[in-house]
Amino acid sequence: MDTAVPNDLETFWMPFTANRQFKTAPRLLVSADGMYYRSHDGREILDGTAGLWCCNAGHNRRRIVEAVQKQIATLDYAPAFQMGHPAAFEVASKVAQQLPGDYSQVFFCNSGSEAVDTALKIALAYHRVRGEGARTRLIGRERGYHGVGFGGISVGGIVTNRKFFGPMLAGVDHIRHTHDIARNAYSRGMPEHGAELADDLERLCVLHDPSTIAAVIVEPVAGSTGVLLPPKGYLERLRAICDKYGILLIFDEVITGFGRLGTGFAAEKFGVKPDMITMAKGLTSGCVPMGGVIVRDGIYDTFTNAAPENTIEFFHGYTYSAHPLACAAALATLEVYREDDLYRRAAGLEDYWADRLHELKGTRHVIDLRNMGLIAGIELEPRAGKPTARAFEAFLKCYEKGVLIRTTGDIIALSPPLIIEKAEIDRIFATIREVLQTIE
Ligand code: PXG
Ligand code: PLP
Repeated sequence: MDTAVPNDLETFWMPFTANRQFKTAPRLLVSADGMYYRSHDGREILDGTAGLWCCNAGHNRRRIVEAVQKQIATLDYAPAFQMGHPAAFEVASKVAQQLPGDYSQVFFCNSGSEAVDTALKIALAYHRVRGEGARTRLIGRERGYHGVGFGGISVGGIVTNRKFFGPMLAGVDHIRHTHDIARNAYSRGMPEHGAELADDLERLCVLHDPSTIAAVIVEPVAGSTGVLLPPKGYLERLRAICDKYGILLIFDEVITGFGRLGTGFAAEKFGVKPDMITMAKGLTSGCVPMGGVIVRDGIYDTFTNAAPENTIEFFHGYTYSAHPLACAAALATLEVYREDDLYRRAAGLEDYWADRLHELKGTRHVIDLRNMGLIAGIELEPRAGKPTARAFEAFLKCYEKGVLIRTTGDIIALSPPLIIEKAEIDRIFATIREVLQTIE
């Protein structure tokens, strides 16, 4: 059944959207279930992106819906400062249990951007509390995406942010990114070449003196800048350099958390232990905004041991930190992940997913294919003089054919809900192939 398009499309300034294009031909989603959205023009749309990399349990899961309904009818809101409610503590424990030991506290916020700002602030304050207040520098990576707060865009490595939003945080520097099609094209899983790029951190340690560096933040697998995979040995090397100089290592797992790579977190998949992990998205399967930072043993104690009694140990928090609805959603989501064994399910589908993806080799416009867990990147040759145009057209055409994909620059990024069936995987790649063959 068709649903009317609102008369006024102009007043809502849409985020990260080509507003003018959208408003000439709106794409409205009106309901969702499992692997599918329903569009305002009455079509079923196969969700190849889990919304925006977040609906890992699939859409409108009964158990999660009912938990949130029950929560709002019981406790709508509870102050987050100097007060608490039971579910907040339960979510923290359950999240910490998702990791193999060593992680003992969780700080909550409402999004990945806030999680990143929180982690950066914990890093700075941690060193200060330990008497190493000179460690004020933050190191990110070229092509890193860490959300849209000033902290996140500062450590992020996105040129458009640097162009539009001024000098941002002072004292930030960046290591090189690891994307190297010349050496690593068509990698299945981790690329062979590039572990030595981690040594770029040594360069910055020489340049700035390591005693001025508080933390390094990277995405273990970069999602939104085009599915950039860590070369074999790279993350281990970053960890070793951070250890050598007393620098905190932060993994931004906003995308890689909660089963996306076939494990709870990428830290487990790669066997590398960061000092902090940022999360959001899959924590509630996208249904209520929630984010957080998981910290390694010792960080919280450093704060609590240093502060005088009855005083606030860490001067930070959000009105909606550990919001009751978010906590209810998170608890139910974690139950669904466990009961449906969704992380293992994702791991079990990884080979099938990779096989279907790599069958696209040789398809018109395709210059690279890469994958890990239930993530795939399809890099297209940009149209001469019109970067992003080809991928955007592919996105529009796929949507017409009932498949939701996501594009970033000229890269198609796929990240379906972890409940996807093989036939649906086939359909996503068949649709993309067909579309690439028809567009210029
Ligand atoms: N860190 C990482 C690694 C992310 O991927 C954020 C932080 C920010 O999270 P919030 O919740 O503030 O958006 C992200 C978010 C895309 C896409 O299509 C990616 C994100 C968000 C929206 C779209 O690539 N990543
Ligand atoms: N701006 C004003 C004027 C506020 O009073 C507050 C919170 O009390 C904020 C911003 C921060 O809002 P939030 O805690 O939702 O991030």
